[in-house]
Amino acid sequence: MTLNISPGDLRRMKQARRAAALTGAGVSAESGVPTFRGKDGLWRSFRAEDLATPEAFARDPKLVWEWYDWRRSLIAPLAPNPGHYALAQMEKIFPRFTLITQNVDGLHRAAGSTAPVEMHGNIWLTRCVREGSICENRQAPLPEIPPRCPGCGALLRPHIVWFGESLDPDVLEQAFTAAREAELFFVIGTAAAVQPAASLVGIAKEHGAMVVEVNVEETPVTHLADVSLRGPSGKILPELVNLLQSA
Ligand code: BV8
Repeated sequence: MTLNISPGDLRRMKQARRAAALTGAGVSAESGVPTFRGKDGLWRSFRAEDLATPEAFARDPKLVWEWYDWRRSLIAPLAPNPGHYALAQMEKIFPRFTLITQNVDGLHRAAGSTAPVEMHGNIWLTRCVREGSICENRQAPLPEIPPRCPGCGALLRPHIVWFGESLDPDVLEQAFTAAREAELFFVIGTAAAVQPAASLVGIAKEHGAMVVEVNVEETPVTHLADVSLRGPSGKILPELVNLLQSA
C-alpha cells in the first residue's frame, strides 16, 4: 500500500515535536475485537441502555456482568495487530507522544505503549461499588457472576465509563492537555460519535494541530482532517511509521 501523502504534509508531520493520537474500536478490529457501530458492531445486537449505563447495572448487575464476561472471554485470547505496534513505536519517533484511547481491551498496553490514556476505562479492571477500590482481574470466564469484593463483599463493577457517567477528571485533563498541545493529532479507527472523546479532534485543530485521520470510512470529523488516509489501520500505520522514520 502506498500512502497518499504529499511531500509537504510528510515534512510537517516529521517536524512535529508534540504528537498525540486518539484511537477507537477500529484499531482493534483487525485483532478480532468487535466494533460498536457499523455492520457487525455490538450495538447492532445489544442495546447500550440495557448494558452500558449505571441504571442497567442497578437494575440487573448479573445481566450486565454476563455481557462483560462474554466480551472478556472473547478478547482474552486476542493479540495486538500491526496497527497497535506502530502506535507503540510512535513513542520513539516523536519527542512527546500521548496515546489516547477509547478502547477498553488493553491491547495498546500489550503492544508496548507505555502510558495509554484510557478514556473509557479498562475491561480487565474491576471496581468495588462500596469502597471504590480498583483491582486487576484477568479471569475469563469469571467463576462467579456478579463478582463480589473479596474485602467487603459488596458488588464489583467493570472499571468502565458507562453512558451518562462522568469521565475520570485526571484522565480527561491528560487527554485535553495532549490535544491542546499537539502539533500533530492522529484520529484513528473511531466513528467520533461519543462525547467528550470526539471533541478532542476539534480542540487539537483549534489549537493549531495538523490533523491526520486513519479510517476505512468517512466520519463526522473527516472535514477537520488535513490528511485523510482511507484504509485499515493495521496496514496504514506501519507504512506511516516507515515513512516517518525515513530520512
Ligand atoms: C459524559 C462503554 C458527562 C461500554 C462507552 C454531547 C452531545 C450528545 C451526547 C452527549 C454529549 N455529551 C455527552 C453525551 C452523552 C454520551 C454520548 O456521547 N452519547 C453519544 C453516543 C450521542 N456521552 C457520555 O455519556 C459520556 N459521559 O459525557 O459525562 C455527562 C454526564 C451525565 C449527563 C451528561 C453528560 C460517557 C461516554 C461513555 C463511553 N463508553 N462504552 C464498553 O465499552 O463496555 S462508548 C463506546 O463507544 C466504546 O467505549 C467505544 O470506545 C466508544 C467509541 O466508539 P468507537 O471507538 O468510535 O467505535 P465505533 O464502533 O463506533 O467505530 C469504529 C470505527 O472504526 C468506524 O469509524 C469504522 O469505520 C472504523 N474502522 C473499522 N475497522 C477499521 C476502522 N478504521 C481503521 N481500520 C480498521 N480496520
